[in-house]
Amino acid sequence: MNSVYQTLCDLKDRRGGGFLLLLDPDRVPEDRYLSLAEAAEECGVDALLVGTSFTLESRFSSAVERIRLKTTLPIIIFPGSFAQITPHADAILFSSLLSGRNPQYLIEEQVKGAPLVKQSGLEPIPTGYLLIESGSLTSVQYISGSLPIPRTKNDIACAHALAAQYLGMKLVYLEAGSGANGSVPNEMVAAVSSYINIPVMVGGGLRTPEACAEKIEAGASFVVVGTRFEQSKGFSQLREMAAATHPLEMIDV
Ligand code: 1GP
Repeated sequence: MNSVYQTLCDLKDRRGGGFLLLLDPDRVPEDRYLSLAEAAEECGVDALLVGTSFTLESRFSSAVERIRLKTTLPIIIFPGSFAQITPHADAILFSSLLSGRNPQYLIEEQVKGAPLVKQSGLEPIPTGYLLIESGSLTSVQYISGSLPIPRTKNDIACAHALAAQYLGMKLVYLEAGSGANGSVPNEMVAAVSSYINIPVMVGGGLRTPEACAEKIEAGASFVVVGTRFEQSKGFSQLREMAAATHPLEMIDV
């Protein structure tokens, strides 16, 4: 069986880009995240990310277990801390916050989490996680106590991304932060994507199909959207955003 990582890469090749829906059990009522999980595959979502940067959910594991019952899509943990490791998912973005200089998120959480990942049988996807300035203070900046990379400094973003690649990571995540005012600039996505040869994932502040399409056009392999779907009823926007992320399948829309 293909790994989750390989499945995502194959999907990207086939559809032109991958669309990941982020479910945050801390912030979203249970009926909403479960109905999103149930509708996701039919709407064109390629995989689910589940996690949060600020854990209030004491029963994260059972939330993931309930999501599992609603979908056969890959479920990937997007952890805010080692406490969000559960065997009910398929994989985990085993991330290091490389743009920061806080040892807790560079290596300490990873040391605590690694044995739990092994025990749980989760597939670790080594990910270089880079925070990009978004115009306002985001939860992930505040919680991690780390400075984001300035949004006009493509050279700094590229150097961090290349370091991730040379450290053997399989993915670079350019993160503006959940609910960010401004998403990662297209110019930065283009600069980083052309500078490294591992896939780039972009998230934070993406609210329209056009915004998703622009990131893919700039060279991103995957986009992540969460906040946009936390409140809204219905799924038509979800379908449209997933479709815009799949340029090789536009003909089917
Ligand atoms: C957050 O990148 C993700 O970590 C998604 O961001 O909630 O703004 O879509 P949004």
